[in-house]
Amino acid sequence: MGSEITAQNLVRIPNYETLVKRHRELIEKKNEPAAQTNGIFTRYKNPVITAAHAPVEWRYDLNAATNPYGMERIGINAAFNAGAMKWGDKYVMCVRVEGADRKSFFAIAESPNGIDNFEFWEKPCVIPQLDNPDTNVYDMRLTQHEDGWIYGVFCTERKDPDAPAGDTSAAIANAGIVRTKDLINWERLPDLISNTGQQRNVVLHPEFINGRYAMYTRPQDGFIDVGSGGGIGLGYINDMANPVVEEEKIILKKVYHTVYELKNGLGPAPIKTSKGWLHQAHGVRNTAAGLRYTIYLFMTDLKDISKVTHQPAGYFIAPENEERVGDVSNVVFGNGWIADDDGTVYIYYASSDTRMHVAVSTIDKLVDYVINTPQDTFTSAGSVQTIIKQVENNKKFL
Ligand code: M1P
Repeated sequence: MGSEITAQNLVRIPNYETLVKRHRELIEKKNEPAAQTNGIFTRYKNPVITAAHAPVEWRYDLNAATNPYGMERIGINAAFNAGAMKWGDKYVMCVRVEGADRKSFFAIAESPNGIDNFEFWEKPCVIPQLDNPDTNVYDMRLTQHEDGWIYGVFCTERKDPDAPAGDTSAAIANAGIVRTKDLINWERLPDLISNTGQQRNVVLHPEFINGRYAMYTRPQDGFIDVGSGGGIGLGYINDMANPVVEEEKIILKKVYHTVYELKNGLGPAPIKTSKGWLHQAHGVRNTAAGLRYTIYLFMTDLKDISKVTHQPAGYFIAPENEERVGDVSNVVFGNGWIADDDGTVYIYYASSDTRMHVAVSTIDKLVDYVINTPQDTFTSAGSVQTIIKQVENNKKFL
């Protein structure tokens, strides 16, 4: 019988081979481009990471003596909001894995080609704890900094100590910071120290700016509502071992009646191009059916990273088809992308707080998109004029 391990006289759960076979079939499933839509990027058909990608050994006690029914002992609920980077010749994501117990943790998944065959490393990441332990951690942004470290900046969430008795939901969000050289051993640095009540979507810029670390922030008044603190901020840190951001300047505000009306937040660390720093962010608007999260792009000046030079109107990626449905529906969220040496850009995005997808483009296409897509006029009449201008320009080609 396949499930017997005679050498040690141990017996494996009877369904082990079936579980492993199904798991391998999922991981090794070839991914293919979906039909081309807008010429800017190509979505791939299958999600690249899902809860079902979690290794069998994470979820099952394989010992038939202690798990006679071969039951799943540790449920995994979702795998989403992943940071990403190239690691040697591999494409890796630092995935937010969420257990059935609602706790998120980080785990590295690796692919040989960036579009399929993503497989988790043997064990999840062990994030060292501070004196005030994290209750929940999520949404790590990876930055390969020119100081030689790989930094992971993530959201650390703890119960609000000032919450009224009986309020078991109030929480405080801040940016936790780790660094590593091997994606296995993580050194914990102090949490971000800023003048703002709470922080989420904090991202480290990959280069020194005037000898200092530059940190993109998203100050917020409350845990969910950004309130008056809305917008993508930028501040500077002298020493990552004492990460104090004294002043935050909002470089991209939330704006009435846009896709980032309610709040926004930076996605992954920006990509340096010859025309400027290419940024990805998420924007949130309210609807009768709840919040809608989309992804948009913008560009900042190479010399002055606080200066937004280009921002196409509207969203870059919005949830469609199956992407619309999940634990938090109508959401796409991106905090990882990889610019490969040949100019290909792998855009990893999560849908509905449930699973990860990839869309593929190139630096040239994304730069063209950001620079040459009409900017927002912020009014319906302006949108009409933008279309009329294009129609008029097109006449000579008809
Ligand atoms: O549920 C959607 C997203 O909500 C939060 O993002 P933000 O702070 O910008 O609203 C985060 O919890 C994020 O993880 C989540 O995907």
